[in-house]
Amino acid sequence: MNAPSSPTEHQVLQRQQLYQEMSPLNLTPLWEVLHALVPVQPKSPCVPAYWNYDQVRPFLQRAGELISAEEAVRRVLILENPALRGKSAITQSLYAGLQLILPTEVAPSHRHTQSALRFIVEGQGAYTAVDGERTTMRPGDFIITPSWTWHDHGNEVNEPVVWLDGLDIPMISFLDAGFAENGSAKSQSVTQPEGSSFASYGHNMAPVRGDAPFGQTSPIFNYPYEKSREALHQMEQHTAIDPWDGFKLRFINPLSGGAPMPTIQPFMQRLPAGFDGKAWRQTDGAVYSVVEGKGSAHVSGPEGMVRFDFSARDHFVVPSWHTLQLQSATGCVLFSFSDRPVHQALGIHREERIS
Ligand code: GTQ
Repeated sequence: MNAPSSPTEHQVLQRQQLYQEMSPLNLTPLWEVLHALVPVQPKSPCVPAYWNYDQVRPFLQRAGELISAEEAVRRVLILENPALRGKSAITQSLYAGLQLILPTEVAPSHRHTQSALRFIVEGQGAYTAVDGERTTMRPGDFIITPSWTWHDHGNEVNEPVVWLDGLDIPMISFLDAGFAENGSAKSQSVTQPEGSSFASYGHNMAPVRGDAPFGQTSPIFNYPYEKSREALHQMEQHTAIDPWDGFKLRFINPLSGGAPMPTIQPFMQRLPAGFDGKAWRQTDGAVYSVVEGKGSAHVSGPEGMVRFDFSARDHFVVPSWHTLQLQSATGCVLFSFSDRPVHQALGIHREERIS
């Protein structure tokens, strides 16, 4: 096919005039924007970014001195993608923040249509409550707050507790589907003994009668690190290592086998000492929280290559279709989450493993 000939100067001027005259009717010519609307491959406006916990922690501490959890409602420092400042987003679809709760504090009860995960980063003994059940937070635990469930957080121990919040806030905002309500009481009353959800759903079995208590969201409230760490250890003993991922597991909703939340898929992976991973990329942008150990991530995209040397409690984000390569000289454990369930629901998830 011959390439179309270039427009004459006269045609260009006439076209400009056409665009100007149709503009008051809110009309725009597709052919001027088509290439950007339907890109050859994803071109995320996000950039890779890294937050060193030792640099972040003093700001959490200062926030703790200047505002109470009650006044703030949620005392959180948002991890904003440097290319999306002001949007409260770490990727186009996901939100992440570090939440601090100090001894005796309560973050009051509310509910919203956004789904949340909590990944415990520092300290232990604070609780979060969902629909009448409390769970105690320990480092490395992955905890779910399902959409539209009442939740409050509290700290009745004598140390500060910090966790990573992962929410689908930008996605729900994009869909204009956000609703929220404040609870009438500061903390909800406890109606279930701690561990009830795990007792019923946490042993590869499920109650014979009764519906999924949280719809599409997993009925397991807290996936304790003790269990996920042991699962990774067992995997390392019994299976061959994956040259891209090391040993990587996805958390599941035991009732469906799918993601624990409709919009977010969390993962836990172990890179053994000496791991030098192969490069890969995927359409779902992912947020990482370093649980144990040290390592490095090489992330490359249109803006070039960056290298993050990470250790425990650091965070980083790998945007959509950016190449990631992980290494660890001494071994490490990484938690991560992405919007993969949405890509999969739409049938557009792509992954490329580069050898
Ligand atoms: O704990 O309910 O980081 O509603 C952002 C919004 C945490 C929460 C966040 C929230 C919460």
